[in-house]
This record gives sequence, structure tokens and C-alpha cells, in this order.
Amino acid sequence: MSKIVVIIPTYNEASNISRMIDVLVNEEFPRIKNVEMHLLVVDDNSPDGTGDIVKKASLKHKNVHLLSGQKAGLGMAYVRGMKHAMHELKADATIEMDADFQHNPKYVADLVHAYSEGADYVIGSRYIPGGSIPKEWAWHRKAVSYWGNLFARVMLFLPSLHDTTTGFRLTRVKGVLDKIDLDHLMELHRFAFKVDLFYQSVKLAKKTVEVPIEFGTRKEETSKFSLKEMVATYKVVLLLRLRASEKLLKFAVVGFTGFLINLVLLRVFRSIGFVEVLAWFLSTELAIVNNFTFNNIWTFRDKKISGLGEIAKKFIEFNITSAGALLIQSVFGPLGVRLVGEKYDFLVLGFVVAFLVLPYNYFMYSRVIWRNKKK
Ligand SMILES: Nc1nc2c(ncn2[C@@H]2O[C@H](COP(=O)(O)OP(=O)(O)OP(=O)(O)O)[C@@H](O)[C@H]2O)c(=O)[nH]1
Ligand SMILES: [Mg+2]
Repeated sequence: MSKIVVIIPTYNEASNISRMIDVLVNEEFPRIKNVEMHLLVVDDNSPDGTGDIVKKASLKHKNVHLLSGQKAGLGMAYVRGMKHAMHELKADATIEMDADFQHNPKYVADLVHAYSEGADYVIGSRYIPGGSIPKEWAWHRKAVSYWGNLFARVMLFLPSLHDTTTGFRLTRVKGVLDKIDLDHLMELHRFAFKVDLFYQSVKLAKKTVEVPIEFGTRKEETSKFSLKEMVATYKVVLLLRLRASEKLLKFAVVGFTGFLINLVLLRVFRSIGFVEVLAWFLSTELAIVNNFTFNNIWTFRDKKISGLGEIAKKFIEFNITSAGALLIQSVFGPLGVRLVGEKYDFLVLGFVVAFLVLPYNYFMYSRVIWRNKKK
């Protein structure tokens, strides 16, 4: 039977937490069949006694747990909770949720249902039919939420996902949460860390599903929403974009050095009297060695190939890939020249390289040669 841990971070939630525990443990968890549901409250020694309330409940219910610690921001609280859920409670999945009833506990069952149907990552989405943001919100808060979300979707190339900043989500541990370096998420002291966690989870999950949620208004206390949080969220999105583009840029730089090496060595070999075919062959092969080496230790260093046998095997694959590029150029080059005339051969070459060879190479490198190791 799967074990799912709902993680609720709290700071001064005494007025909400006892009702939340009651609703989850006595109403919602019993509705969920064939899954062992647990609640883990991560409290940062709230001065209002939230921790004591949870402590009492944990003595009464064996599936309620309290994790206390120093206040170090929302992200840090989640990281502590996730580690505890994975390593101590041996969770198969975790759910992130707020204590203040903005996340209606009735949706926990929907998230779990999607997980049971095979999803690795389930997003409680406010921006799909059936979901909503509070009607009571002032127009500017609605606008900030809507635009921030749209900005993240566009910048992170995630058109099929509609809510990138939601705080209500389920994550499978195996293959997703256990692959994320939780200690080094960005902006761990703010809400913005959720976007980093979101992006990494989406990239790791084989199947991501959105389920609609109606996001409520805060029942107690005042809102902590601030300009700083907003700026931090935009910053995280931009940094994620840069990080994702970094590989493409490095790949281009390595490709260009390969081209230069090819050209220079061709002339050097010619000048020292090598026959033409040998000069071409050697200079091309050395450029391939260059590209393979630098892509391995730089562009794709996070998936670096090591060990003699593995390197030899991948180097042969790399040569075959390069031969494929040669083939593409030899087929589409002449074809293009026939179409537009020899005068424009440079245009044909540029077009074939930019739109066929580069995408082909990048695809082969990232999906075949330096693909993620099997999970
Ligand atoms: N442990 C811990 N929990 C926190 C911290 N900051 C916020 N929380 C909890 O995180 C959840 C979400 O925080 P909220 O303050 O409701 O943030 P919000 O929903 O974005 O904004 P509001 O409109 O103010 O409700 C709540 O359960 C809080 O108690 C923190 O520093 N440590
Ligand atoms: Mg809230």
C-alpha cells in the first residue's frame, strides 16, 4: 500500500491547525481508500503554541507527526519536512499544502486519485476549468497572480501547464523528489522557491497532471503577500530560463571551436604534405574528438561519461552521430543548391546547418549520448 504524507508548514497557525487536523484525519483521510495517509506539520516553534496543539494530536493519532525547528523561512520548512517524509516516514509521495484553509482539504483526495492513476507530479491548478482564484481579491492582486503565472509559463516553455505558482501539489518520491537537490533550491527563505521546485519536478516527472482547485481566501490573520515575494518569483523564473539555455549556448560554443579546429588542421596537414583525403579525414576526426571531449566535460558535465569502456562506446556513438550530420548535409546541400542555384550555396549551407544539423546534433547529444541515466 502506498504511503502519502501531507506536509503542512506552520507559523502561528494555532487558530487554523486544530480544525485542519480534525478535517484531514477524521473526514478526508478516511475517504481515501488503499493509501496510507499521514500528516506532517512542520512548525517553526510558533510563539502562539501551534506546536503544542500538533504535539497533542500526534499522541492521539498515529498518522499525525510534528517536526519542530527554528524559523528559517517557508522553503527551509518544506525541505526539512520533505526529507523527514522521505527518510523517516518512508513516504511514496508527499503533498504540499497550507494550514490556513486557502487550500481546501477536500482536494487532497483528487491529488491522490491522480497519483493512483499513474501521475508522478500532480498540480492543484487554479487556472483550468473548475479551478479559481478568490473573487474577493483586489484586481491588482489578481493581475499579479495571473501575469506572474503567464510569465513563468512562457519563459519556461510550459504551455500545457496552467498553474506554475500553485502551492498545492503532490510529488512522487521515487524518480522525482529523491532526485532533487533540495538544499540548493533558489530563494529557500521565500515562497519563490516553489517555482524552482516546480520546474525541476516537471522536468523529472514522466507524467504531470493538473487537477482543478478553487483557491480560497485566508480565514484568519492578515495576508503576508508582498512586492519582495513578487520580485523573487520573477528572479527565479529568469534564472531557471538562463540555466536551461546554458547547455544550448555551451553546445554552440563547442561546435564552433570544432569548426575552427577542423579548418586550421586541414590547412596545417595540407601544408606538411598530407594527401587531401587524409588531411580531411584527420582534421575532421580531431574536431570530433574535440567536440566529444568538451561536450563531455563542459556542456553535459552533469551527465559526464566516465570509465574507459563507456567512453569508448559513447565515442563510437558520437562518430556515428557525426556521420549522420554529414549525411544530412550531403543530401540536403545538393538538393538546396539545385533549388536556389550555386550562387546561393552559402545560404543553403547556413539553412541546412541551422535548421537541420544543429537541432539533429543537439537532440542526439542530449537524448542519446548524454541522456539521463535510467532511473
Ligand atoms: N514553518 C513555517 N511555515 C510558514 C512560514 N511562513 C509561512 N508558513 C506557512 O505556510 C503556509 C502559507 O503561508 P501564508 O502566510 O498563508 O501565505 P500565502 O497563502 O501566500 O498568503 P496569505 O494570503 O497571507 O495567506 C501557511 O500554512 C503558513 O503557516 C515559515 O517561515 N515557516
Ligand atoms: Mg495563505
